[in-house]
Amino acid sequence: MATQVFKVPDSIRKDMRYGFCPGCDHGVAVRLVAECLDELNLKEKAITATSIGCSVCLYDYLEVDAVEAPHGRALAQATGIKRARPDKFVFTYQGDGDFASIGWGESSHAALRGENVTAICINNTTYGMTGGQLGPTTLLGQVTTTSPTGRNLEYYGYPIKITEHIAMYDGTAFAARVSLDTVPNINNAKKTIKKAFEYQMEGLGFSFVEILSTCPTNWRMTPQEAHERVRTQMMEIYKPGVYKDIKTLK
Ligand SMILES: Cc1ncc(C[n+]2csc(CCOP(=O)(O)OP(=O)(O)O)c2C)c(N)n1
Ligand code: SF4
Repeated sequence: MATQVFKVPDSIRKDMRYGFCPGCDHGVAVRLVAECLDELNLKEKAITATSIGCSVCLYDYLEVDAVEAPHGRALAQATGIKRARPDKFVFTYQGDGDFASIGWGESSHAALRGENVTAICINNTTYGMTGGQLGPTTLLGQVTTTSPTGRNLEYYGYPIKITEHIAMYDGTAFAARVSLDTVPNINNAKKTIKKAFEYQMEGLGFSFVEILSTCPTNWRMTPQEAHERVRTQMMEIYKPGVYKDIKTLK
């Protein structure tokens, strides 16, 4: 008898089709989140606060309760939801512009307060949905629609290393950066998301995963070129790894 080794996760809606561009890592990230929800049996108790940007589609793709937060406000909403319903599993799924630019106040203070929620941040070094403008994580020299000659240090300053910042805060229980450029890295990303979810389930405080991601459309690259860019340019500056783990702190 044949054994099923691969299936659409239960937490993914079967009546929707992904609208992400070909080669976009958002699709992989959503699948990993869904697999973790399935494996931890969280589908029925999860509530997600989705952001504005390409990540907003999450509420269409997952079979879980969802609230759409205004741009940057996902962690303010997640805070309210979790405080009102501590029995629920609450997570956000946000772009880097949403999380670290307009939403930086909400994001950093949720971590500082040690809110017992999980935040997933998709870092594609640009504002994807609105046409590829310069964002807080845009690399030095990177050409975007609003920096046609490349990100200039004198004018724009340095890009933000989100995970390093979040890891500094006392309220943060877990902070890690992962990449989706290879199969082993995808497997590691899933383990990391699962760990972040488990920390919330154990009531340990704020848990955070930054996912290095592609935006082939706005980078004007093929999916293969986009993953090569993740490897050779993004991972050089945004080094993957666990930056804080409250369980192993000395
Ligand atoms: C208050 C407000 N300001 C600006 C916008 C326009 N806006 C919509 S999506 C977006 C960029 C999102 O970029 P990012 O968070 O990096 O996510 P991505 O689309 O790359 O996944 C912006 C600026 C908005 N919807 N609301
Ligand atoms: S615009 Fe970029 S981030 Fe948005 S779906 Fe397309 S490739 Fe993905």
